[in-house]
Amino acid sequence: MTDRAALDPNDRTITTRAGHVALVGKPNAGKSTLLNRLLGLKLAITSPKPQSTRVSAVGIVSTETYQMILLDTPGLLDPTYTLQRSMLASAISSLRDADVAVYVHDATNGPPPPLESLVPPGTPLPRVRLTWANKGDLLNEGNRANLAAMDNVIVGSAEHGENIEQLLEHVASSLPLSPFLYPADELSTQPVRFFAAEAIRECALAILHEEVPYGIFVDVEEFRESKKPIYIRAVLYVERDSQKGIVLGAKGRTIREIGTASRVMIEKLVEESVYLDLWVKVMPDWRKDAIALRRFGFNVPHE
Ligand SMILES: Nc1nc2c(ncn2[C@@H]2O[C@H](COP(=O)(O)OP(=O)(O)O)[C@@H](O)[C@H]2O)c(=O)[nH]1
Ligand SMILES: [Mg+2]
Repeated sequence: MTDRAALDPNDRTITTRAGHVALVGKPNAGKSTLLNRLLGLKLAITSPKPQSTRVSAVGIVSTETYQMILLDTPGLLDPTYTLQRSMLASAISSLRDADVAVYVHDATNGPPPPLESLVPPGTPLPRVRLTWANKGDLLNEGNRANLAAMDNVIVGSAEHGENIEQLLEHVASSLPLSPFLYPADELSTQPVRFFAAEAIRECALAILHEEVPYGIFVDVEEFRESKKPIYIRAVLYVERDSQKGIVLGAKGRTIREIGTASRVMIEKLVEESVYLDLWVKVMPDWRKDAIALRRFGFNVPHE
């Protein structure tokens, strides 16, 4: 990353703006849908089931004049187990590093509570904050007008693309003057195997019911781009034996369904054919196990 402290603010040769933008808010507000919409690409996992985003995903939007590094964060909630503590820490660390916070609020739940009330006391927040009142497509005229009249609030719809240009312009003009921090054609700072794992998890979330989806971790063990079709071997970890049976389904029907749906999604992402080799394994209670979580790459804060 460029060391921006070393840049001279009076340097008039810099005409571009660049910086980090954190999309934060409660679970299910529409942060991941908004990231995908801003990117014009399906990158982040979205789901009607809350708490689908576990670590901050990064997407990059570059135009001629600005570059936004967008961080899609896990929903802000009171953590009750170790994975949730890691999720909250990830959201807070994204906030700390951001130049601009876009506070995504599900406007069908009424006016937005202050962002400060959703984070632990003392959490550093970016100077520039903007509220995106999402799901505007579901609002009546009166509620919409009340929200739109509030300071620094834009009413729109991530799902339908309403007011997205206005949001982009507003955020772009708030970014610091800076050279681009990444090459202009880079879409993300995360490797494609991260998004492959996320795609598999999204399909599992969509296809499985009740408690099982929350206990799934997807580990991409092998991702061989040199092979045609691209070879991907991934393991779906569940927390209990009984869940393994559910994920496999009768005669392996469920895992095949998850495999087909996720293969199609990954092929769209990599624009090539993919051979997806999916396995199911049990890692007892991994969401509460700091050692397992670290092995899976989560940053687990010390108590
Ligand atoms: N009607 C409507 N639904 C939306 C909108 N944005 C997101 N959603 C839905 O809200 C749910 C949660 O979205 P997601 O992006 O996963 O939320 P996140 O937890 O904040 O990342 C999904 O079912 C989305 O389809 C919107 O603008 N309008
Ligand atoms: Mg999300």
